[in-house]
Amino acid sequence: MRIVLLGAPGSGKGTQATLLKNRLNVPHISTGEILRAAVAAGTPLGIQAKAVMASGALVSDEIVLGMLEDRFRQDDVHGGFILDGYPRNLAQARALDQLLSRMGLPVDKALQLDVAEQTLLDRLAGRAQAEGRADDNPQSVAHRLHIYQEQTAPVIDFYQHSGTLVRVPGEGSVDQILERIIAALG
Ligand code: B4P
Repeated sequence: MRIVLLGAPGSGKGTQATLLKNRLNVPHISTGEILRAAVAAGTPLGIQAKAVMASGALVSDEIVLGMLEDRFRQDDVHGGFILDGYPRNLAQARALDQLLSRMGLPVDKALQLDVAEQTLLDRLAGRAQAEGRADDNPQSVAHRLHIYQEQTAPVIDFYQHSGTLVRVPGEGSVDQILERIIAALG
């Protein structure tokens, strides 16, 4: 099954994708994780992305698409995948649609995790304390949520129109949400 995971920052995309990949036995592709690994390794891409990510802004569409194309060239995606963190705007949604059509790997389900804003703020504040991620400070979180509303939320309509959208309430325990997702995927 080829799944795109959608949701605001802190909605649990990364958390659920990590569990779901074991259930479905498909790779988890997180653009955030690929970018953080590039930053940690100090690659040219990482050096470019570091300050942008820390501020809470989006890395340029070309960089992220190039990165994703490289990942989709690997053989393990042919049995399915969970894509987490992409697309984040309509240009990315269209680019992904074209890329996957070209590869004969169209998206089966776009899964939107719905979470109230206060819950998002509480979770990200918790992670800031636990992990100290550079973009979990209050200023960057506010910027990420603003970008989400302005640029990423319209992507939900894109998948609604393509008939692949499934919405799941993303509040409750991690296990409860996982079971809801499995049920929604059928
Ligand atoms: P991401 O890594 O995608 O970060 P995120 O949106 O914050 O979600 P994440 O998956 O990490 O967190 P989760 O909700 O699971 O992106 C980071 C940055 O990378 C972006 O701001 C951007 O700069 C760049 N980037 C990534 N993709 C890009 C793209 N396509 N284009 C351009 N730029 C891009 O979890 C959050 C917290 O909630 C965790 O602490 C978790 O433990 C907790 N949590 C989860 N579920 C819970 C539950 N049920 N109950 C309680 N806590 C829960």
